[in-house]
Amino acid sequence: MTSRRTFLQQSAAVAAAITLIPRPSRAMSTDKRPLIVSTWPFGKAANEQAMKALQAGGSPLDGVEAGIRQTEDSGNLSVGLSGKPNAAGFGQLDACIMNGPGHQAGSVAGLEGIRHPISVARRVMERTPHVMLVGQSARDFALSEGQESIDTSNHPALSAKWWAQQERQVRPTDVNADNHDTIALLVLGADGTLAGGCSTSGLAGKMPGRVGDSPILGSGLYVDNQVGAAGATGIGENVMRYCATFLIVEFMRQGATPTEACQQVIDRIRSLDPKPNELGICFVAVDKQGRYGAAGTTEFPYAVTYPGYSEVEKVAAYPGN
Ligand code: SD4
Repeated sequence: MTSRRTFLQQSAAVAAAITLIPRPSRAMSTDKRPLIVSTWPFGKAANEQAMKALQAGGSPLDGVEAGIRQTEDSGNLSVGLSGKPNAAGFGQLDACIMNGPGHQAGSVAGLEGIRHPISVARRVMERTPHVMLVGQSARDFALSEGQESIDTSNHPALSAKWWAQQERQVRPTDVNADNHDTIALLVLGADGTLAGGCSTSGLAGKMPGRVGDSPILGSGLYVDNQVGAAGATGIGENVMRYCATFLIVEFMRQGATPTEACQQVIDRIRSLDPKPNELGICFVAVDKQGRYGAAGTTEFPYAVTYPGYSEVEKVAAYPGN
């Protein structure tokens, strides 16, 4: 039988242990819910569209889809059908979506001629037993779901002629506003649930059939409803070889802030990569407590929206040089 003395000793030990368990305090929370964070300055319009969807009663997932659809329709030169073509002169689109509750995900890659890849990714998640569909089969599925098909053969930016007319052949390894601008958009809902999405036409001038990081879970996007979410933009090859957004979320799980986690992943990649000064990668992250952050190997503007605030913020190239 447990003596009174042993019981008291055990109770004291339990009480001491409880006070040592780190708990998210109110002070750590920034109370910025719902919070929407996305890549690049054009993310601001996407964030605001996402906020409208939330204010209309939509879920974080609805916010993600609405926001990214806005970018896919915006004439952006690296998202949706207005994106610059691959080396053969036509567009192949990649997208994925993740919903924190239930850890659900859907993804499409190499999708041609469909207006809203993010919505196709959502339908893969919600209406098939699978996570990822590619190429013509992804297109067939999109059409069977009533997704809008657009003939882009006359689009000025989607022709071999346009490509040939470029003064300078854009090299897929260049990182600048001319050749890529993926949207990764993260939502922390007022109820504390998370969702995220990513959509891109990929690197301009990529090989036909090339798939980047954007539709790959854990690379272009990762959401863990217990911890946080992260999204990537930049040279996909340098993101997907490191499962970068998965790692960002894991660093947040270990206690890093979103900014620290993004920086730690850049540190990790730089320490492993044979070309640590040519990475061209940028990340955004949010955590469950409503904190957000970013880091990029180049200066990186990103968009942040929460009630009463919608701005483009910027981080300097990390690490500074
Ligand atoms: C890709 N990560 O296909 C995408 C391109 C991108 O900013 O993010 N551009 O590699």
